[in-house]
Amino acid sequence: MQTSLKPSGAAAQPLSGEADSLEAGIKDLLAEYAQVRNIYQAAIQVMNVRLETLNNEFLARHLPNPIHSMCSRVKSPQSIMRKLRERNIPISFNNAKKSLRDIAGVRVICCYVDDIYILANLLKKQDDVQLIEEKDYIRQPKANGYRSLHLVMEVPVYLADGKVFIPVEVQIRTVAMDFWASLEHSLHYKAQSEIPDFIVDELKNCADVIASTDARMQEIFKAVNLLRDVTQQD
Ligand code: 0O2
Repeated sequence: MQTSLKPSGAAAQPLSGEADSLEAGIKDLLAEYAQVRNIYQAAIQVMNVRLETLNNEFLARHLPNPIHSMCSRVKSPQSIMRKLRERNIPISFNNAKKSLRDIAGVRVICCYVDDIYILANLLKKQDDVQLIEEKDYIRQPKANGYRSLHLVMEVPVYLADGKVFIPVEVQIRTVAMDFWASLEHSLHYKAQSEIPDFIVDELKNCADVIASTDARMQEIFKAVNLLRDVTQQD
């Protein structure tokens, strides 16, 4: 006799009314996320243009440009739900908009540490952009060695109903800090369980080596600029 793992009979199937309302619920949620994504994607575009304009201005003035590369993302629905659940906030896109400041995220990778603060200060000076949160994990690194400057800035977005201010989390760090953060993140993901203390310590040591290399590269950059200026004067 063949056995089946599938539940048999009508009792296991949702009633057609239930199935319809489930489908309608999912459709509503998808439509709501499409709206959220549209607004936050628009905010990312505003921030990207601001950053690219600043970077291009350095290029136009024949100065070393502060931005090495940039990437951005709108937080996925799964990630939004996970964060709300972790904070015991009832899951809805309305609650997400009210309580999460990183639905829109832009990561800016700079060559040198000084570039991070030059860019951050230029952004902060823009009078239609409002800084609502700043976490300086470079001057005060996290205990695990994570380094990055995080700014949450509200940018204006024009919708059919008028102007709204949307928060964008801007993470600014050097190529070296980003190398560490990317690998540390993927190691946690790969481990799928608590990482033992000796590995945590080793990662922290690597972060410290990277920070001191960043500081040395900054000094080399300054020395090369000085040499160039002296040569140009001769
Ligand atoms: P994802 O998928 O990167 O977006 P908040 O974002 O303010 O609601 P939190 O955690 O207090 O919550 O903010 P914080 O400290 O500013 O960190 C936010 C983001 O920074 C994280 O996003 C990571 O991208 C990054 N980050 C923070 N700490 C670490 C770290 O120790 N290692 C690495 N690799 N990245 C870090 P999410 O929400 O965790 O995820």
